Parts: sequence; structure tokens; C-alpha cells
Amino acid sequence: MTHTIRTDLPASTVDPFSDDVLEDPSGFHAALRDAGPVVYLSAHGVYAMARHEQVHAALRDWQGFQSGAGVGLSNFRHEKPWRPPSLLLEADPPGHDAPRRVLSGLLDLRALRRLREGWRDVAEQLVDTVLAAGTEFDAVPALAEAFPLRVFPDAVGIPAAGRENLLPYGSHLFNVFGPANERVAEGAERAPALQAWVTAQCQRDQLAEGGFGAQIWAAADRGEITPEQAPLVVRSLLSAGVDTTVQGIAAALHAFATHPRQWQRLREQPGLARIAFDEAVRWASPVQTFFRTATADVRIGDVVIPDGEKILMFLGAANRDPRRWSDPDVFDLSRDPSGHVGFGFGLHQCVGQHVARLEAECLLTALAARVRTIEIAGPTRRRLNNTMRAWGALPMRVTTA
Ligand code: OVV
Repeated sequence: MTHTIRTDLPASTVDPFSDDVLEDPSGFHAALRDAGPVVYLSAHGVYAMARHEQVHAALRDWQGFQSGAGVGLSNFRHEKPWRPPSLLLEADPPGHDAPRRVLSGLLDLRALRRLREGWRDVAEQLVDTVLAAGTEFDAVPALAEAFPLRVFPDAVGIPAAGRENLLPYGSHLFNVFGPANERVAEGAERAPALQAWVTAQCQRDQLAEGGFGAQIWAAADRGEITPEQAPLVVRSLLSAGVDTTVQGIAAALHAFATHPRQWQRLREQPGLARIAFDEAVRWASPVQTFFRTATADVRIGDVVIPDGEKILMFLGAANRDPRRWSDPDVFDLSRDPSGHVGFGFGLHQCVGQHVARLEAECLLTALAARVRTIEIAGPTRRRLNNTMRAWGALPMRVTTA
């Protein structure tokens, strides 16, 4: 691949999607932030923003920085997407707006109230079962995966069979936003079967009455979206709603296991669970990056990004920018994490964020009532992904209350 070389702005030759950076991006993020408001990434011929101010401003400017050309490295102006594009994530107004409105209505705080009690019961049962089996466990499968996988597919209303496909599908999907590296190659073999399975779950006759899926189809009956759009809106839930919450919860558990005083605060004041989750999302940024595409020659300070160029938004770097946060590397329940860009910002800001917060709140509250101390009990392991900062293993030891 050849790229126009920019010698008039700060540049980095580092590949943000290499194993070394994904294993621990903190040094690279600091260098990017310090290099300038806009940095050229010569490894991929794209632009980057890593400071909170610029990331926030660019996410707000959906007209200058579009999503409809894809939010991965691949530019849909020139390349065919691996799956039909998302009607929400990979779309711009006006087409974006009707699907967005339907999902916002289904997933707003009021609409989720009917789920709260049931999810709280499931969380309490799950924690009791895990603790009954022993006080040492891997928190990734035992809690971070188990809880969302129990409540979310039921809430969407998909059949029980095949749910083990959800995490591998998400893992590949989030890898494909990056370059076609070995992570994408490893997932490519299974991708067609996973894609076919997910597509099948989005059909009307698969979706249980009362679930989010059936409600999306009901919105199509009311003319709010078309019947052709309905399955793709269901697909957005299954794409964006599983790995993200699993890794958000894993990040919160890791944060508490490594910050015992913060765990004591949560135990004293369980009402902090929601703030704690947002602080964990700021601190860890489970979704690390998304691209945008310049819709014209756009100026940022002295830098002009030419029409059609890709810009990588470093959400994780912005969430730890010392220009915006005091002691950004500290996980601290007394900070106000609002303004973090872990859920994005603006028009495309996570439509499922209330679902994620409710899941995390239910699980953290159930744990806080039963667990006095949490610590890391052995070597932790990352699950490297081109977009997500994910845990593969979090061995933990707890004492019970
Ligand atoms: C935010 C997000 C991530 C992945 C997939 C989608 C959305 C989607 O809409 O398909």
C-alpha cells in the first residue's frame, strides 16, 4: 500500500494494532497525545487524534467526520464491507436516524425498568453459585461473560441454541475494524458461518414475544423503519451488545481487584455502582478506537485533513488525557467521570449504554453485598483484539462477607 507522506505534521511509525501496543497501549497513547493534536500514522496512512479535546470535538462533528464510509480502517467509498453495513454505526443522517430512534426508545432508562428486578435476581443467583463453588475463580468466564450471556440474549429474545456463537462473532467483528492483520486472518475461517448464524437470529420468527427483537419488528409494522431494516437493527444489538458489556464488566472487576480501597467504598455505599462502572469505562476504555472519514478538507488547528481520509479516534487515550483529567491513571470513585468518551459522544454515542450500566449495576451490587475483599490470585491474560481492550483471564481470590 502506498500513502501520501505528510512531512508537515507530527508522525508516528508505530502500528497501533500490533501485539506490543495492544498488550499495553499506555506509552504509545502518551506519545501520540504529546506529539500534537493531530498525528499522521504512516503504518496505515491515516490520521490520529488522541487528546480529549480533539476526540470530543470530532465525535461531535458528524458532518465533518462521517461514519457512513465505515468506522474501521476500510473505506466503504472504495472497498466492499465484509457484511452489510450497520444501519446505525456505519451510517450518517438522514438514513441513520430512524433506526437510531427505534433503538433509543427501546433502550432508554424508562423502558429498561421492567428488566431491573429480574436482572438483579439473576445476578444474586449467579454470585451465590460462583461463591458456593469456591473463593478462587477466573472472573472472566465466571462473572464477566456469564452474566451478560444470561440476561442479554434473553432480553433480545433469540433462541437458546447457538448462543456460544455470540462472543466469537463479536470478537471477529471488532477485529475487522482494524487492518487485515493476523487477528483478522485467524477469524476469517469461521466468519461466514458466524455471520449466517447471526443473520438467522434476526428474523421475525426467531424472536420471542416481548423481547427487544420482537419490538424492533413491531416498529417496522408501525412504519417507523422498513421491514428490510428490521433484521439489521436486531443485528446491531447482537453485534454491539455482548462483548462490550462483557469487557466493561471485566474492566470494572479488574479495577476493583487492583484498588481495594475503592472496593471498600462501594461496599459502604452500593449506590456508587453506576458511577463506578462509568469510571471503569473511562479508566479501561473497553472500546479503544473507532475511525471516522473526512467529508471535505477539514481543518484542525493548523492541520488540514483531506477529503476522504480516515482518522483514528483514540477513545482510550482521550479518557486518560492529563489535559482533561487529574491523575487520569487512577481509578477513583470520587471523581466525576462524565465527559468520558468510552461510549463515544454525540450522534453515535452508545445507544445501549443504559443496558450496559444496568447489567453492571446489578452484578456489582450483588457482589458488593457478598464479597468483603477481592484480589488478583494469579497471572492475568489479555485477549488481544484490534478494537477492544479485553481480558482473557482474571484469576481472583475473594473473601466473603
Ligand atoms: C457500536 C457497534 C459496534 C459493533 C457493531 C455495531 C455497533 C452495529 O451496529 O452493528
